[in-house]
Amino acid sequence: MSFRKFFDRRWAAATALGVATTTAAVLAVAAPGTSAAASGLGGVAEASGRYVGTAVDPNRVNDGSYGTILDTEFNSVTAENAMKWDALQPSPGQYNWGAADAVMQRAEANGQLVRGHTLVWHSQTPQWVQNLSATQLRQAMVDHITTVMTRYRGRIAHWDVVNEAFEDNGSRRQSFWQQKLGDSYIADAFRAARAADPTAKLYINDYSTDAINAKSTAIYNLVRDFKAQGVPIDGVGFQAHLIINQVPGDFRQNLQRFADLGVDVAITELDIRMNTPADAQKLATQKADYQKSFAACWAVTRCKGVTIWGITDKFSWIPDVFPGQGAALVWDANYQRKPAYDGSVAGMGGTPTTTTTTTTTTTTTDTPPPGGCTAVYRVVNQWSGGFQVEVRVTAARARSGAGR
Ligand code: 9MR
Repeated sequence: MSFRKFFDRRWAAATALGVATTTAAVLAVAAPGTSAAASGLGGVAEASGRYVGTAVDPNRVNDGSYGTILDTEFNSVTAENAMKWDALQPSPGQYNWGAADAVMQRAEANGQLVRGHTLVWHSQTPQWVQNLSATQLRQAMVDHITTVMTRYRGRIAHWDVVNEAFEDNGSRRQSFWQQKLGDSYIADAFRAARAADPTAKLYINDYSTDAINAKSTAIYNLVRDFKAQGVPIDGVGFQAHLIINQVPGDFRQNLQRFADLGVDVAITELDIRMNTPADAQKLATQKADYQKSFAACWAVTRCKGVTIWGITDKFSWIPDVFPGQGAALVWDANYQRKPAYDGSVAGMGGTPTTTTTTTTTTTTTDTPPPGGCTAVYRVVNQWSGGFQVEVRVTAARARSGAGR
């Protein structure tokens, strides 16, 4: 979200409350090379027409600084779980839109791009779907894609249509989708998605595909074949659930070979884990690794952006799945920025944590009322080496006859 939007929303809120605000000066963090109107990681990305996103859990938005960081640091969001099949359609034809709508509405209020995640996946898909016959399953897949994408038509920029359909050796994952429907289900899903929302960019998404290897090559071949056959596909998502010191050296080259097929690419679920607890040396390595990952994307014209898979180390899937590992994100468990923040900015070609002052002035046509003014400020974001405050200067109300 641009800082301008951030400011405008607060301005609108103040006005709605009847506050006679005439001048507001705001101190914000902006990296050189970006417009003064942008803030946070998303602001840096905006300078090159890209995004930095996060995975959001709508149940966490009131925890500590979660909501503020979500609203001010990112210009894209992905629902971490709220748009998966088990969340949206837990029983046949019964849709629960609450959490997904909440993610959508907050993102729209912030002017953030939304990535939809995900329509067809072997995981987090209810048992009732898995129990269907082949004919019923194909129909259920098309119905689900159509219903979900129609609801959000024109509002979700990218959809992960099919997620994690391949094994590491490059063969098709033997999921219930594959076993019941055979190879054709992926193309069918993409065709249904295109029909449901022709404005959305349609992605295939997977993990351990960041390097050139058997799995990424299998997806490369699929995209090449889809292009040749006229099956609609627009992008490839590289999840990038990485480990410190193991960012693939050929990450950029791999992204580029996909782009050369004529599709967009994106890093869709970046996190870089370590053995916990973290220490200064591991955090420095992680910073360099975030820089490398962002730089790999920024070096490829068709790489649209990077989504970090969460905000804070307080809430991450990693310790549950990899006991003894974690600390993979950019804010620590106390919502303090980690060195990875500056690494991310540097990978985008910005200069980290430089503080600049932006002043926005609104002039009223009325004669300023007598009686001076008051100023209040509030720290809205803070980290080691910088902070962001909102300052509101309020003119005294005019005396009899002048003020309305
Ligand atoms: O972060 C998600 C976590 O909260 C869920 O419990 C988990 C269930 O499978 O899914 C996590 O997100 C995954 C994403 O949807 C697909 N790629 C791997 C992610 C991490 O497991």
